[in-house]
Amino acid sequence: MSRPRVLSGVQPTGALHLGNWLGAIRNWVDLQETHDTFVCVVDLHAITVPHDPSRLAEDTRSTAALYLACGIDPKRCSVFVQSQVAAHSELCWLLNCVTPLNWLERMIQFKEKAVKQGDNVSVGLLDYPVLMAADILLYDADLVPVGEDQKQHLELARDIAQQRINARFRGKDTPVLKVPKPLILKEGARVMSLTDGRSKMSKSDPNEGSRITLLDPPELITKKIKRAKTDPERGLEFGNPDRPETDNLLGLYAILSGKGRQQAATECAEMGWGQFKPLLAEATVSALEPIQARYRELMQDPTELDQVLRTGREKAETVANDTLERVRDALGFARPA
Ligand code: AQP
Repeated sequence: MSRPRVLSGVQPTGALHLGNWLGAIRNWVDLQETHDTFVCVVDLHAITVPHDPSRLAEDTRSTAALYLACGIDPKRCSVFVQSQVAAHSELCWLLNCVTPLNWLERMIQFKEKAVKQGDNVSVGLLDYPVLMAADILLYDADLVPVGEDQKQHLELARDIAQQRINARFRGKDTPVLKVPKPLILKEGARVMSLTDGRSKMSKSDPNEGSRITLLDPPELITKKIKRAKTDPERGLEFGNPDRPETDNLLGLYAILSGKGRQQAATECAEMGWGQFKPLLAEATVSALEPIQARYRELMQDPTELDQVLRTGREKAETVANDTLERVRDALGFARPA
């Protein structure tokens, strides 16, 4: 029996951080063992907010290199760049024409990001979830790993596939599109900002001290952890709603030290911050060291990354073009002569 297919991606909107690794990429590395995995760098999504054209290509390659450095194995997983598979943009247009505007206007992420953009909100930002639906549906994905923040977008992709395509149009092999299911991720994957335990660690936070990027050198990691927000209490614990920073830092220590939550909680139950922070810094530096070493190797010699992205694109194109043709046929387009 064929393995269930999974599709996921990260935007090249800046340096990847611990949240992107622990909340997303680490799970893909596990999934590639048991699933047919496609992972892409979603550069078309990255331009839905103002972006710097002089950085886009470099950030795209750097993101792909980090996937590999974190353990994505191109022999088992197709790695590609979204904008290099033209079917993403084309299916997005076809889906746009059947998606009601008010479905998009009620998306929480749109409302949150739109506030930050003021008068400058692009149509692309509103359309972000339809492009995401195209990404998923093109690959006949069975499962999509989603965190809390992306659940609503996956629901939209399911509604578009089911109600707006499959219910209205007949394919040769009905239904036209596969309706994907969410893959709920394991606990402890949400990493919070170092400067505010109630907001998530994010690439676009203007305060660089709020996140540890996967490429931060050891001294910078130590400095950021030293400055991380804490509280006046002694002893670390999980699950106290009045101590979100403690919960986050202890959670990071549990994962990065490899000790797990129970052992970490016991070890740090009586600890002061002066003792804990160097421990967390050391665990973080050690966990990132092999990733950074592999990343440097990949960036020094571009041949390997080029080859991985070429092979990934070819495999992605084969699957995506097939789905696109099914949708074009179902919608009644003339076939090229
Ligand atoms: N703090 C986080 N904790 C756990 N998972 C996270 N992810 C992001 N931040 C955290 C997961 O990373 C994947 C890809 O994210 P993305 O780049 O597509 O967009 P995002 O979720 O909006 O990530 P950022 O860092 O906050 O980027 P910006 O600032 O550019 O919007 C997703 O699977 C996400 O859950």
